[in-house]
Amino acid sequence: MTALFVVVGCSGSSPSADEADPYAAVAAGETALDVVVVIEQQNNPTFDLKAREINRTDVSGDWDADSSNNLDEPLIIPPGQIRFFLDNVGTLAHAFQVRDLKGESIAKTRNVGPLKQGELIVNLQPGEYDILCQLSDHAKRGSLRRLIVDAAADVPAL
Ligand SMILES: [Cu+2]
Repeated sequence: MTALFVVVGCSGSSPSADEADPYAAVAAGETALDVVVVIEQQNNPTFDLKAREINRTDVSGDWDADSSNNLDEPLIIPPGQIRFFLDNVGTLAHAFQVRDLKGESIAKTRNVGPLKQGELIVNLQPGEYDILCQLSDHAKRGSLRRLIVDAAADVPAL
């Protein structure tokens, strides 16, 4: 019998400290970051998925408490090498995925446990995407948001 343990983290480097730095430099030889988005994932009181910070700027006030309209309240960021830093403040494991609007996965993480952090680094070209938690029915319950990648996005430089 084989036991399989899922490690917190995801593609490429994953934070090792309890309080990882969303703005930590990428390893030598890796593509430099253009955008850092700190994503807060929760399941209480709702399964919301929202950005808390973009390039060191607090955007937590940009979102309402209603997670059922997240497709109408897109996250808008410029294209390039994007780090989605995941902060799971909930009581359940969550994960994170970027999909095109046909539902095809572009990149995704493994599970990030409650009160743990993870990241997904992905290079995104201009277009429309969805970001979501792909675990169980979490996206249906609110962990889904439209992502618009647009060179004209009003985001401070990293
Ligand atoms: Cu989830």
